[in-house]
Amino acid sequence: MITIPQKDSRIGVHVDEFDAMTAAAEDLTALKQLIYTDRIVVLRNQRLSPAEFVEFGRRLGEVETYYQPMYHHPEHKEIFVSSNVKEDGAQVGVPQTGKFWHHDYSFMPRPFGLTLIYPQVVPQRHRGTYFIDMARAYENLPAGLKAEIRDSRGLNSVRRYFKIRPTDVYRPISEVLAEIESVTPAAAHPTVFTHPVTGEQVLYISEAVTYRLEDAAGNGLRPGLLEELFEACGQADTTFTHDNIHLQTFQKGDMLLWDNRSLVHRALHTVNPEPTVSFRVTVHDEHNFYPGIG
Ligand code: 7UC
Ligand code: FE
Repeated sequence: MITIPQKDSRIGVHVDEFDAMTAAAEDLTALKQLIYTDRIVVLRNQRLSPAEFVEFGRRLGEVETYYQPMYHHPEHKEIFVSSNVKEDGAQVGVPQTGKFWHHDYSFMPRPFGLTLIYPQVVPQRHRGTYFIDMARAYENLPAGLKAEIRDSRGLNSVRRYFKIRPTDVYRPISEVLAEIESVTPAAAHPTVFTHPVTGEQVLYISEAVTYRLEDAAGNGLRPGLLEELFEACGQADTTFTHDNIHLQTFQKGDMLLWDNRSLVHRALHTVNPEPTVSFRVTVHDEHNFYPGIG
């Protein structure tokens, strides 16, 4: 495993000569450590079949299958497919996913620590994913804001970006909304938690799903506070020039692995999208997502 830091970038490392299929247990441990400390690891020159990609995920921990079948790879349900390329005229997976700041699965009661993305069809021009390190964002918050969110929790719901499914056509919208609330009721998570590996304090909010902050007794925190936090950390910046925002690019053969505890991410999509396909496998590592989670 050869580690090459990325130039002019606080987060993200490239790794060469990592064979995902034959890596020894200590290599996998070292790889995970690198994900926690450097946030994003790009494994270069990978050639894995879909089955091998899933197998690699299993070697890193407990693979989580996305709760909605419309995202599943037709042969491997553990793979979440983001694609705008039809296969034999049929849609596979879901197009235009993740076009908003989010963590994966923060609207669920037990999110996972690791996200693996393996791009299959790579756009020529606009390529990459935006990231914000929310541990660094927390560290740089004004003391006043830190004090206001101490011992609070955030409520997180998928309802805002839930995608209408082909099977939802002709269903009353109220019925679809009621189903979202019953299948994925809002998940409460601490607004700030301690990263179980690095020990850092992480601000755990995202523009896509966090809609309310409340104190331990369930009283809402002051109006405008959540918006101020999004502003401070960079998630409200529509120009993507905020100092916290990192654009991670990749090329064919790269596999991206990132820390889904400390990072929020957002897909770079354009108005006239180029053909793009990527496979995703998500993994619970051996640590609780945050201390004390059920
Ligand atoms: O279609 C999408 O962008 C999926 C998103 C609502 N959830 C991804 C996740 O794992 O949280
Ligand atoms: Fe995502």
